[in-house]
Amino acid sequence: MTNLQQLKQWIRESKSAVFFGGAGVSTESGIPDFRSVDGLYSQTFDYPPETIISHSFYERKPEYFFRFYREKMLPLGFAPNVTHQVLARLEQEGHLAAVVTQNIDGLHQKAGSKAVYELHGSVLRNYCVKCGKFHRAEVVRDAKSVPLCECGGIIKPDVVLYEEPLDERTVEGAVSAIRKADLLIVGGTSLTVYPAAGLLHYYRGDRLVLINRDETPYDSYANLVFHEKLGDIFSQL
Ligand code: CNA
Repeated sequence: MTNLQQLKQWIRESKSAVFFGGAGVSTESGIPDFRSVDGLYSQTFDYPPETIISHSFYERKPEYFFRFYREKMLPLGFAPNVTHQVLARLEQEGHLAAVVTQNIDGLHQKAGSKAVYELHGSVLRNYCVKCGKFHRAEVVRDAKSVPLCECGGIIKPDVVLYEEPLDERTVEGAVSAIRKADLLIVGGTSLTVYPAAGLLHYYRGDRLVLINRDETPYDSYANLVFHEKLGDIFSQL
């Protein structure tokens, strides 16, 4: 049996699979990831990207933070690709229990997935830090400098910055789904950003599948490994 046939069989047999993904899920929609050769971390900025998208930098230099955020991190106007679409279909068919994602682009929901745990938040949710009012992402995109609410407070994207904790309820939901999973498919993530990557340790089964173009530190733990593009695999599922 080929690896692909094995994966298809495991999906057919599964009733509570979980997909755990990262930026590589959306590169085929046209959104660059962080750590590929053509990713954000290969470009040169005045400060390292990890510094710019940290909470202390956001506090210290909000103008610079928002300029970078608008230009490099606000993926508006992109469409889901075949991987998002097939994952939504597998949920509908009763095979997939949840998607756990490190992405902030909202494309899984746009494709129709319902159970989505967004570990790092979403650019589609933005709140005034003073009065709590919700603002659409376009307000942040169209602001000339730091986006401000009518009340004068800063509008902060609901995106988890470095130095900020993950949302507890989201982590609990993700951990619970992974614990109960009879199949865990991990894809499009370098598995180097913690605590997100550590959630894999909650999986107890023996059907761990890794689909990633580059090698990851978890390759040797997986029961099946594909070093291929997600779209090439998911278009066959
Ligand atoms: P990463 O560290 O950039 O790793 C991405 C991985 O995906 C790499 O190992 C690539 O080899 C792999 N990859 C890229 N394209 C494909 C493809 N088509 N098929 C298979 N594999 C592919 O990204 P992580 O998600 O691991 O890092 C976590 C960060 C990145 C999170 O905090 C995200 O919020 C953040 N991020 C999100 C987005 C988004 O929302 N679309 C975009 C860029 C970065």
